[in-house]
Amino acid sequence: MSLELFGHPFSSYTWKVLIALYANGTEFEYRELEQDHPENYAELLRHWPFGKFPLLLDDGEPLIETTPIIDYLDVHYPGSNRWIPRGEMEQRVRFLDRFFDLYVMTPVQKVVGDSLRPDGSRDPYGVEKARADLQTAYDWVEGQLGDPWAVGEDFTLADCAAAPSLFYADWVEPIGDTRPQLSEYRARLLAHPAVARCVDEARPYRHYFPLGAPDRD
Ligand SMILES: N[C@@H](CCC(=O)N[C@@H](CS)C(=O)NCC(=O)O)C(=O)O
Repeated sequence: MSLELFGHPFSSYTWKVLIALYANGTEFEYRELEQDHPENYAELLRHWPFGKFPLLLDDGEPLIETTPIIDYLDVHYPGSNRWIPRGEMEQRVRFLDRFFDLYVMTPVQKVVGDSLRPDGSRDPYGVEKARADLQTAYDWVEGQLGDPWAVGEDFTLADCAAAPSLFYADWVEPIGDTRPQLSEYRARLLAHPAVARCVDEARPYRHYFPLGAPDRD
């Protein structure tokens, strides 16, 4: 079996899968979606015409969407971290994975995406709502988090989703000092070796961040 990952080092959802691959030491070929490799994007589009990434190929068979990709890795490429614990924790892990994708990363993408739109086609109402949703998400998740990881001792799918979403969310709408548990959880995530590797590999691309990357992290 051989794995190929189509993604980009600055892409939050690429990180989500990279964290799972790096943390378990799973070997794969990285097919970076950069201008000097147009064939990678062309191949991504052949498998998934929406052009969304990452996408994983296993012996040429496409796996699409980060949560099913990590589900697949858990079953077919198991390692020391189990991404989806079975039993009563499974529902909590899956719920928090959905929370970080839908209630944190989605509003982040709205704010960032809007800043890339041409003048005259921006959506200030939608951006204001997305920022308000982030504040609600921060308030809600404070007090919901385990220690050290989202559900407690085990580093799971929920943490793979949380790391990139909280990394970029704090750039877009600072978490501030009124949610100490969330801030400390974000700091623990960034110190995890697999996450730190993603952060470092993305450093050369920080100038891509359209709102201006802060001078930290
Ligand atoms: N729900 C998707 C989200 C993937 C996603 O939004 N990826 C971004 C990169 S971080 C992307 O493809 N952006 C380019 C585009 O939307 O055309 C998943 O979990 O895989």
